[in-house]
Amino acid sequence: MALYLVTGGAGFIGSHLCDALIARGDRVRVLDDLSTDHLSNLPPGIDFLKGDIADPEAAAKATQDVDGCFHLAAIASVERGVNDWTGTHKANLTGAITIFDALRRTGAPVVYASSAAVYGDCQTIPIDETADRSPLSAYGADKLGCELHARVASHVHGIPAVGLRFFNVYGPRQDPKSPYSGVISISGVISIFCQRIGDGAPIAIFGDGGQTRDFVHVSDVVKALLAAMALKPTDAPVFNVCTGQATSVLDLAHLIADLAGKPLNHSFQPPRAGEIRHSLGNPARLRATLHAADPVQLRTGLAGVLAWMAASR
Ligand code: NAD
Ligand code: UD2
Repeated sequence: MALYLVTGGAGFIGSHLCDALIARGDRVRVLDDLSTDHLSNLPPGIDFLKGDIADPEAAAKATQDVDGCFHLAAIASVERGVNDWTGTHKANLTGAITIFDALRRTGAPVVYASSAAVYGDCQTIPIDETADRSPLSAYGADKLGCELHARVASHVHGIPAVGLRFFNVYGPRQDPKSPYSGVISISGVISIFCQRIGDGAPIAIFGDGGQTRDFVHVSDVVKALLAAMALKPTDAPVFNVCTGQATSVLDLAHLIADLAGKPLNHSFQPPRAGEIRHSLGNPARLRATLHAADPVQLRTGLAGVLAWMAASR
């Protein structure tokens, strides 16, 4: 039975990964500061450590005796990086380096979360992993920093490292709370739209709604994470985790309204700062090496999110 550390394990993606690791019989330790307040996401049987990934003592304790580390903890928000540049940097880059540094004592491999945000507003779509990386946000810049430091971890310190550039991940448990709800809340557009449209409430579309995203279901992300851990490479590779399907924000809103059987009540608001126009990944490298199966179709995945929200109301 292997022991895996999942940083950010109480979060949206991390909790689904913990479920999958427990289900296949592995032991799981989670390091999370609970800044997004989701301890209830965790399945029973986890060794839970409350702490900050940027704290070397917490990182040393959490990495002790592990066979591998999934590093997912971060302040996963482009907007938060705009408003709290240095605070998000501490979690998103200093935190990652602190975890990599702690892993030097163990030699255990790391699979870490990068993001499509490293590409910035890429002119060639679909984007493959060799495209220019020109982040437009502090969040994307810190994720690019993680990739550079993962190369150092691999080449200088011999830590096998794989980076996964998640595109827009969605699924059950993604928090639809507003940023004004008290705790830090990281919401993706799908969770916000599903909740508000399901409640019959109006939605805001930032910009003209013609911006496109590659929405990938969390179950496909978990498959990629598990496969990446098995690689143990020496050259710190990175992979897009995406579907290769583009959906505009406006089409997404209509699709959700249609699936929910509700009228669409929307207004157009000014575009967000640091907004990317088109984000579409090329999944060829992912399919060739990590996860060949067809991804969950957006319609099917959205129906699952709506059903989960209805059950949690
Ligand atoms: P999430 O906010 O649900 O989970 C992140 C977890 O990290 C939370 O439980 C939070 O409490 C914890 N955390 C934050 N700062 C911490 C710190 N300093 N110390 C310890 N724990 C801390 O986010 P998610 O959507 O599950 O994202 C997981 C990872 O995937 C992140 O690295 C994120 O940047 C990346 N990512 C997510 C998406 C997406 O669409 N959700 C896309 C690209 C990349
Ligand atoms: C970025 C990253 C993604 C991930 C995520 C973490 C890119 C392309 N993607 O996602 O990989 O790291 O950050 O948070 O960099 N929108 C509305 N109305 C709303 C909410 C959102 O119109 O109420 C729009 C928003 O302007 C954007 C799209 O929906 O165009 C998706 O927004 P998001 O916050 O879900 O994610 P995004 O693309 O910033």
